[in-house]
Amino acid sequence: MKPNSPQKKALKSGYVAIAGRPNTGKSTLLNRLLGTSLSIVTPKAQTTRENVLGILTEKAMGQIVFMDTPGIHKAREGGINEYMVSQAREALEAPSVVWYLVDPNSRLDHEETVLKLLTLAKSPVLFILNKSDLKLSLAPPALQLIEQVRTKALAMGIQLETLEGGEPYRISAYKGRGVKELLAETWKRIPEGEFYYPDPDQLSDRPVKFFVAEKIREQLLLQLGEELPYSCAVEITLFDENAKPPRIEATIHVERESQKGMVVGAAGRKIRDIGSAARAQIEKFVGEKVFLGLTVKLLKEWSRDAEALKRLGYHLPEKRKDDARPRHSR
Ligand SMILES: Nc1nc2c(ncn2[C@@H]2O[C@H](COP(=O)(O)OP(=O)(O)OP(=O)(O)O)[C@@H](O)[C@H]2O)c(=O)[nH]1
Ligand SMILES: [Mg+2]
Repeated sequence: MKPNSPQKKALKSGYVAIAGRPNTGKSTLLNRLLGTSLSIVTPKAQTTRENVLGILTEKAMGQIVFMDTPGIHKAREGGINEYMVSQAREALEAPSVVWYLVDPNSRLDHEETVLKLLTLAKSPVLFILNKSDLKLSLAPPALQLIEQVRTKALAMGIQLETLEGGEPYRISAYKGRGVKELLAETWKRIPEGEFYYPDPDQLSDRPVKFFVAEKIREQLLLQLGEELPYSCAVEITLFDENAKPPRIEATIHVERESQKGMVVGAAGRKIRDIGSAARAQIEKFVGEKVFLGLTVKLLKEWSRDAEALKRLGYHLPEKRKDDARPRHSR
C-alpha cells in the first residue's frame, strides 16, 4: 500500500433486537428504518406474534439485522402468548445491541416484566422513549416513569445506556424524529464483521408467504372487534406465483364455532371487506395484482392447544430448568 493511500474502512455487521411492551412502536420503528411496511402495525396491543427480521445494508457502513419482537407481557403457559414472549426472549439471546423501547404512557409494573427478560441480555441495552411527539412524553408521569425504570433496572443489574444525565434516547418512530441519531449511536456499538446477508437488496429472511399471511392478519386486527382478532390465525393454503394473476388462498382459523359468523359477517360483507383491504396491501407488497381467496374454518381452541399451535407454525419452547419466563396468567 502507498503511504498516503486511504485505508479501506472495515465493514460492520451485527444484530439489534427491538424489545419492549406491546404497542410501544417496535414494528413502526422497524418499518421506518427500512423505509417500507414490512412488519404489520395496528393500534392494538400484541399485534406482532413472531419475530420479524429486517435487514438494513448501508454500503459504506455495513449491515444491521434488526429483529422486531412481539411485545413482552405476562403470558399464560402453554398457549400463543407464551410463544410470543418466547420469541422475544430468543431475540435477546445474542444480539450486538438491544433497543429497549418504552411508551410514555406505560407503568413501572408493566415495565418490570420487560426488565426481567432484559436481565438475560449480555449486550448493551439502549434506553429509548418512543412516541416523543406526544406532549405527554414530557409530562410529570412520563418523567417519573423514566426515573423509576432507570432505578429499577440498576437494582436488577441492567446497565441501561442513556444520554448524559440518564436521559433516554427520545425518538418518534411515527414521525421519524431522533431515529437517525439513534442509528448513529448504534453503529458505534456494532462490531466489524462479514455481512450475514450478502445481497444488499434482501430485506428479510422470511418468505413472501409469511408477509402475505401477516397482511391478512393486519386487516383482522383492524376490522374485527376488540378480542376476536386474537382468536384468529391465518394459514396460506395455496400460493401459486405462476398463475396469472398469482393465486393466493388462505384459511382464517377461529377457535369457536360462534366466531365463524362474526368473521364472515352479514351476507359475507365482513370477510369481503377484509379480503379486499388485505389484497390491496398484498399487491402493494408484491408489486402486482393478485387473486386472494379467504375461507373461515374452526380449529378448536387453537391458541391453547400445543398440537394446533405447532400445525400453525407456532412452536412452543422446550421447558428449561433455568427458565426465567414469567409464570403469571393474563
Ligand atoms: N404518536 C405516536 N404513535 C406511535 C409512534 N410509534 C408507533 N405509534 C403507534 O403506536 C401503535 C402501535 O405501534 P406498533 O408499531 O404496532 O407497536 P409494537 O410495539 O410493534 O406493538 P406489538 O406488536 O403489539 O408489540 C400504532 O398505532 C402506531 O401508529 C410514535 O412515535 N408516535
Ligand atoms: Mg409489533
